[in-house]
Amino acid sequence: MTALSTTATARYHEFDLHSAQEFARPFLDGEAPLAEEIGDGNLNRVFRVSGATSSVIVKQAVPYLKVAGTSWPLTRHRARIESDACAEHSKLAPGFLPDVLAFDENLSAIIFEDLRGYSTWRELLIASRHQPEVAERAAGYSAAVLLGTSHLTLESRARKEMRHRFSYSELCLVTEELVFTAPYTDAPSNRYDPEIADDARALSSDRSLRTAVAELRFAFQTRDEALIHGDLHTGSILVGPQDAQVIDLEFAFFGPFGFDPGLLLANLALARIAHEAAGDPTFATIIDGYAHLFWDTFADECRRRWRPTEPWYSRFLSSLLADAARFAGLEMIRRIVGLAHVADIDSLPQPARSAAQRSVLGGGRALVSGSACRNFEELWLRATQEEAFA
Ligand code: SR1
Ligand code: MG
Repeated sequence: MTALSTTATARYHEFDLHSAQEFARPFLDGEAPLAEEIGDGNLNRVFRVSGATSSVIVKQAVPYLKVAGTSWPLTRHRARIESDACAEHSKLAPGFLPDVLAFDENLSAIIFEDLRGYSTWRELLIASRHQPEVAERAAGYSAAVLLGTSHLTLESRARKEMRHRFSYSELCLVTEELVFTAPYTDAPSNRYDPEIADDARALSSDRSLRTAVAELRFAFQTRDEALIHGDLHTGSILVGPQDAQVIDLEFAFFGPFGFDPGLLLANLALARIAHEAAGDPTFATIIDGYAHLFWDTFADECRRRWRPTEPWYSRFLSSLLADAARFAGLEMIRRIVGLAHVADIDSLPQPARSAAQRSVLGGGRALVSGSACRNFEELWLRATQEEAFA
């Protein structure tokens, strides 16, 4: 990776097409690169800049939460976190993340290799398009980075140094607010359909649910077990003809083991419920298979990386599963009543949409405030509310 030189002219400015082109020019051939803005993300501006024979992606952090507008200011520190986390995770899971070609601290901008022709896993799931080995790739990545940045495999001095470098993430505060707080209060950022208003409001009056959520928020804030991705949903996985790649590491921080697998499983459950509600049980069953493959591969990979000097693997996995189930429940709930929804559900026509939303809320609540899940079948059955899939 090249650290672009920062000159007086490279003071921060929000890119337009022209400045994105100029920024990427050293990485492209030909006279006049062409830029197009391709990002529809919640946080950053993303451009594809094409030269004569190749193209790159330019991702720039803006000083506010893009989806909320300038009324929600943010630092641009997340670009540094994303660049550093990509470097660390690429060492542990080589070939699972796009190459970072350059990072400019002043401009809060990263140049990535362009995965042209790839689609997000979420897009493929919505379109009922099966692509083999995505679940296994996601699981392999997750297990590699969780164990690889934990005290379970990383030597103490190196881990402390890494921990120090990732000492503060402002996006953790965004997650604390959007995932762990807003859905359970009458927060102005919440968004939900009028048809499910009673179900949404019921969340804040359920004392035992709120108690469980508060405990999980504390776990998220305090358990620095591994350098996690922090936002591992199906939109953070790009799928191509030959492989799948993990993107969007700006939420990375030292957090609990169960958070990443929980988020991924929650998003598969959202996709599964959407297909069931839309009357497509065949693809719903295919998603059941992905979820099982994800968990089985994840458990196998953790086992393979486990050190024989640590005689407590079964306890580790049981506790990770129980945590993942609860974090999954939170993710499901917030995708229905919080600020950031998912297209799997929002693209459904009525009445399937409300039916799916209620089912997701039911699954989420069962995961968050039910007893600890003891095995994967229990987790998936609760998440998807599918008695038949026991
Ligand atoms: C305001 S940011 C909303 C969501 O988008 C990101 O992908 C995270 O999931 C975040 O919670
Ligand atoms: Mg994202």
